[in-house]
Amino acid sequence: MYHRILMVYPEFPETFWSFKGSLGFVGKKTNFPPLSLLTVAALLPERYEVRIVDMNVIRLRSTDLDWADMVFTSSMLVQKESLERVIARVRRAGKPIVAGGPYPTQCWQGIEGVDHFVLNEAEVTLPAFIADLEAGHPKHLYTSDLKPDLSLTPPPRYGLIDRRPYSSMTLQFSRGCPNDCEFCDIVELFGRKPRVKPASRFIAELESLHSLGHRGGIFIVDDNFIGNRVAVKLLLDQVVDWQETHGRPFTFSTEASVDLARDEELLSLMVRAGFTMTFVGIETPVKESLESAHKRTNLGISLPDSVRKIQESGIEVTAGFIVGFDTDPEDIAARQIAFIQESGIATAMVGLLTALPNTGLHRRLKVEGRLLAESSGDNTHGLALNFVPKMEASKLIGAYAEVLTTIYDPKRYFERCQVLLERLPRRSQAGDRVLGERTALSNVRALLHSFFRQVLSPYGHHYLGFLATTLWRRPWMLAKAIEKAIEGYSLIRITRFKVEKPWARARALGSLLHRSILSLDRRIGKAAPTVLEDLFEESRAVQAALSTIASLAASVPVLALVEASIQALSLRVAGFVSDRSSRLATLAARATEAQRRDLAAAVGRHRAKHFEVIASASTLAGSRMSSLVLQLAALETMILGIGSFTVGGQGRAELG
Ligand code: B12
Ligand code: SF4
Repeated sequence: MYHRILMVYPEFPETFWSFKGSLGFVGKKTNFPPLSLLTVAALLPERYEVRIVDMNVIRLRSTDLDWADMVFTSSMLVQKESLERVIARVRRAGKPIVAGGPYPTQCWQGIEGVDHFVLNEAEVTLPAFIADLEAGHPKHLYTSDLKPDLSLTPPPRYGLIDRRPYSSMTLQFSRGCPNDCEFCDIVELFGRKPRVKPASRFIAELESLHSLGHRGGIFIVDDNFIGNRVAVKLLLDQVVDWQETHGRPFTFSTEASVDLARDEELLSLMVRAGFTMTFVGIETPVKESLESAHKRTNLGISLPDSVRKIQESGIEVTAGFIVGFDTDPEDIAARQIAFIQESGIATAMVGLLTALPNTGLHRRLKVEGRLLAESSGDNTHGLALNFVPKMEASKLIGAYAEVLTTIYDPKRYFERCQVLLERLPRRSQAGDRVLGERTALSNVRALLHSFFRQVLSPYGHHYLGFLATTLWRRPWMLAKAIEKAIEGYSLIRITRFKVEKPWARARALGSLLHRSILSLDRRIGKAAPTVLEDLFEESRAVQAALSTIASLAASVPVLALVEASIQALSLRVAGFVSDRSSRLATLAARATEAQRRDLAAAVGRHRAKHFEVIASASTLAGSRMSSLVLQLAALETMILGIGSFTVGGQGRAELG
């Protein structure tokens, strides 16, 4: 029998969302615990013993695996690589493995090594799996379209984790969203009718966190907290009372559509209940793009005024933005930057449009033949496109990199923080704590950490200027200022290392490749002006293909495409060379001694140039890059082959 269940939550890569750089300032390792596994644990019959290993805070040890009879994992797409490593380890340990959560639900056919997929919502599929397991014939796949009533969901088992490494706890009130944005998979995963928990159950979960000793931040993980406004207002009435009677121990943050600004009653209830931050999907200031993405909540309202209204009520607005819609104009970067700066959205999560599996966008791009690959799940800073955009790929990625590097330029970042602090009202709860921590001691510790790291950084003067202005103009906002400075440390750092530097190297590689192509073109043109027209024509094709590569290589991200093009090109060149080899070999053999010397010199120069390209490529490190380097080397050899035959051809022209 399987009574000991080890639940493993794979590691997140470092992304804009992980705030890995700054959580350490407040003594934390990650932002939230895995609510999925805490909920699945609560759904298991009591006779099962459960342990949770969240790899974002602790290592998965062999002793954990030895203890377990079976391993459960939960993951989203962005945890794919870590999940693969977990699966391999569990298999080596000889234990059966079960996978669930959004990534397996959307992509289970592509995941190898899993014994049982228990997909969709566990409230429906887990009981069926447990029944079969206990009867001795568990199936490989459990799936269901049913969208269960959330009153079936038991309170998460928070007691299974050590809360200390987390900056916030999480709670869920609703699943599903009434909107249907083309790029979003929420409707596919959880349906269009928001399902809510009974308010009394939500309050019981607050009680449970409170009695476990939690104080501070709670992130309500709903996709759109205000999806069912009637129910949410009834809930908030109770949360306001609960907070008053318990001395306001919690602050809340959540995700909501920006039309929240239209409902003053709701906004005021949220503030009174203790909401200090909401993430909203602005996506883009371009009306045509909002229309084409079916982002109806953002149409027919003034986005800047809505953001301002939420901020002025006392709730910080963080927001998601997307670059890459078909209708995005050429000046999309400038428009996004202007919007973000003017609206004081300090934490702006800007992503490249990504076609997630099972979304309207994915289906449309597939029909249009524009889908290139499955998404890695990470649409921020990955610089990767998984579809063919309407704008030229390198231009689009360039625009995206420009938005990020501009808004996370320290000066710009602190300017936005200042706008935010000016807008938050004086008696705002958002202003009195740092990342959910309220004690004076934790605030001082956070300030000291951030001070030592940031004052001596290249942007120390901006940092000091920001703190000094806050102390001068809005001293009551000092804690908020420290919080934003700390978050800035992470956002500025990740932009520098994951966007600015790779983008600069990619551009350098692109221009080197381009120069190399031009030189190749000149040499081919010089070598065969009148003879071997077919070779000349083929060279043009080679050149065109190389130009494509150069423009693609201008974005590291489209490496998959670059590799594919290089492979295709290598095959073409190889075919060409073998096709004419005997004829060309005869011609080369008839070249004069002087021509041979010229050839050797030309080949030497050519080789040096290619080595330059390759050296630059290898500085871009990473395994995919090294395979690209190898392919470039192979390609180089073939191009040298063409070079020698070409000079051979010139020899024949002179002889002939
Ligand atoms: C909280 C959250 C986060 C947190 C994660 C922290 C954490 N430790 O959980 C934060 C804010 C960090 C985050 C970030 C991101 N997130 Co997120 N996130 C969510 C959110 C809003 C809630 C997740 C949650 O806790 N739900 C509550 C639990 C109870 O529900 P659940 O996870 O679905 O679990 C149920 C079932 O899935 C199932 N189940 C789940 N696991 C298992 C396991 C087993 C064994 C079984 C049997 C069943 C089972 O049973 C549960 C009960 O029914 C979801 C949206 C959503 N509604 O789920 C998006 C979501 C999971 N995130 C998503 C994405 C894309 C991201 C980002 C990659 C965004 C980005 N643009 O870069 C980042 C990446 C993170 C990083 N650091 O790199 C996508 C995932 C898409 C996909 N197919 O993988 C979602 C679905 C939202 C969306 N559509 O955009 N996210
Ligand atoms: S409003 Fe948000 S959660 Fe709802 S469909 Fe649009 S992007 Fe998805």
